[in-house]
Amino acid sequence: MNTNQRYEDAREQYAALGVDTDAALKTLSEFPVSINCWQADDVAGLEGAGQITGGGILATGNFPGKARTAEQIRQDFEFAHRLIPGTHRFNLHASYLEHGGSPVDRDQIEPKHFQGWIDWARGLGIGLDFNTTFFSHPKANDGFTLSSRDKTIRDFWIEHGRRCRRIAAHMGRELGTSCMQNHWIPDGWKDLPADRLTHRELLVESLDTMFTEKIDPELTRDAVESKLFGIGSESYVVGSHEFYLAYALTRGVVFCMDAGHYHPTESIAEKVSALLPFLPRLLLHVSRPVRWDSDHVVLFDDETRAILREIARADGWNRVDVAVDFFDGSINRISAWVIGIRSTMKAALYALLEPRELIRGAEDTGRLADRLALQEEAKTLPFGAVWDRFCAQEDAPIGTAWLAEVEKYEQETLLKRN
Ligand code: RNT
Ligand code: ZN
Repeated sequence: MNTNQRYEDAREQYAALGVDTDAALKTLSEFPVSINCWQADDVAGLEGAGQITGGGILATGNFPGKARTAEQIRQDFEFAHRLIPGTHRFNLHASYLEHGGSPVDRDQIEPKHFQGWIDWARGLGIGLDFNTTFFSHPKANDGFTLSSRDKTIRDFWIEHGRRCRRIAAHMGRELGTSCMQNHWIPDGWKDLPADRLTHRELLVESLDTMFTEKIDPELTRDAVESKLFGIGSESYVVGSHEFYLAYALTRGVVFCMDAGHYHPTESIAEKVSALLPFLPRLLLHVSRPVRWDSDHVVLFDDETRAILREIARADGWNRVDVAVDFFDGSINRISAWVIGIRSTMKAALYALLEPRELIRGAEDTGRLADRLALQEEAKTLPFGAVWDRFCAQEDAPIGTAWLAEVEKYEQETLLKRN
């Protein structure tokens, strides 16, 4: 049976349970994932360091052919993007500036250092998102940035944040789509602190100063990302869940939850509906925690499905922004991108195809066994046929067809680098 026949068959089966597969495919085609630039090069950035330092995160692996220049990152992304159905966004970090050979410190960066990215994004017809970079820098070496007890350190990073906000606004203006700017800082202690409060008070003060300039949300929005612990900050992280949630609620910024930043059995999926009544907007870093690492390649697994299901059930596609945050240098980095984003898209489609009305109807009428049965039934519906249809419709490879393309790219491009 070809893709069309399989789809027609699946459409009937879903329709019997009240699901409109055509409508689901349309919603999916308008759902952008913000794709992290840092999967291209193990979070190394373009400042010349060649690798990530500090920050409580760790990139491992030495698969050959890592991108080392902006051109190579762009080349790799363009290639990966063709293998991923849908139109997505590109998520840059401040450390990916193009300084043209004369290094520029983080408190000196300007929109012009990102013009190359902006022009490229315009050519591809995609939007850009942005991130302040508070790691891989001598002034972050003792583990504290915006919450440092040293005022000169804080001021340096506040200036970085201010400049990044202007850069993000510039990106939003140039590309005609609001740039989501995420702020994550690594600040914390490896071992038991004597004073948890002072750093948090300092962080509030620094953030308030950084956010003084009011910027049109149609150009850029600010998000703050929480974390439970990092590598080397196991005992205390200043920007915890409660800290940033309270900050976002009182300051009107976006709250960002990373799937890998909670206790091992704690799910961010459940938190979506708890926060939507209070926050106009949420940013999610879809990721996959494995033991102490929070950033393995995203899979079509229970947790990713649960996260996307909560967005679908809340019909929150315009209020919940989805970015992926993973980095793996031990496998082909382009395959890592493709697997991670295809999996996220699959989870979104799976969520859109849930027989929601029927399941809700069962709940409303107190038929609770039916509610359970329908949720179980949904799991064996011909999801794959609808997914393949989506890939075909979006001119992306179906099934495993993309593997051979990556292998060719690996031989012809990646292995020839260096
Ligand atoms: C770190 C945070 C953060 C980073 C990126 C590179 O734990 O998740 O989002 O992964 O900024
Ligand atoms: Zn993250």
